Amino acid sequence: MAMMAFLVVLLPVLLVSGCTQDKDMLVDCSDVYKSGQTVSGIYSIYPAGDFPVWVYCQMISDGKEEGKGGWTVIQRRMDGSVNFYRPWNQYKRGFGNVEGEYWLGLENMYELTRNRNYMLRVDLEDFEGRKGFALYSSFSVDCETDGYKLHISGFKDGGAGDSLFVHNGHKFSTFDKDQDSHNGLNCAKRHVGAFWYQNCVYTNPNGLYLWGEVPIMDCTGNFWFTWKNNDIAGFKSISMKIRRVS
Ligand SMILES: [Ca+2]
Repeated sequence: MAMMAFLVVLLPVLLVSGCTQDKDMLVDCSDVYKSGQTVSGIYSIYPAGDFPVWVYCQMISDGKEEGKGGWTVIQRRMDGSVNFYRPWNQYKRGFGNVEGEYWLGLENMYELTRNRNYMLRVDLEDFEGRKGFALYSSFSVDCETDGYKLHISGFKDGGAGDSLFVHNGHKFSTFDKDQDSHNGLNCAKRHVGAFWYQNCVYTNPNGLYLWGEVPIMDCTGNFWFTWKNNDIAGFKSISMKIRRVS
C-alpha cells in the first residue's frame, strides 16, 4: 500500500482550501536537513514555493565538505523497475517511484536552480560492487523555452571521471523532442534514453537498465564513458543528486 501511495507523489498535490502556506517552506533537501531531519528518506519539498513534491533526500554527513548536508536526488536508477524511455512531457514533469527509481522532472530542476546555487554529485556502482562518483561545484538547468539547457562546472573526480562535460550547455532531448546537435540522428532514439544529448553522448544515465547483460545495440545502456566504455552492461546503480551551496 505504501508503494502505491508513492507512485503518484510526483504529481502536484492541491493544498487544502483555507490552509495558509508555511513561510518557512522547505525548498529542497538542504532545507530538510537544516530543519533537523538527518535520516535519509522520503520528504516533501517545495521547489517552486507553491506545490509540494515528494523526493528522496540523501543525508550524508561523513565529515567531508563534499558530503555534508542534505542532497536532493533528482535521478535514480537502482533495479530496473521503472521504464525510463519516456516522452517529453514526462521528463518535464517527473515520473517513477521516489522509494526507488525516478526522475524529479526538468521543471522542478529549473525551479530549484533558477535563483539558487547548487552542486551536483553523480554516484555510480557497477555489478561487481565497485563505486565511483563525479562531483560538480555548480549545476543549473535553464527554463523550458531555452530547452532546459544544462550548465555544470567545477568538476572534481571521485573515480568516475568527467563524462558530463560534453553535455554541458546542451538542451534536453527525448525521443519525441529532438533538441540535440546531431542533425542526422535522433540521439534519444539511438541511445534509447533521454538526456542533454550533444552529438550524441558520453553518458546515458536514463538509458536502458541492462541487469548486467551486454546491450544488443551498443551505447544503449546507462553507461558513464569516462569510467567504463560504452559497451559494458551499464551500471547497477546510478544517481544524480544536488545540494545547495550558500
Ligand atoms: Ca538530432
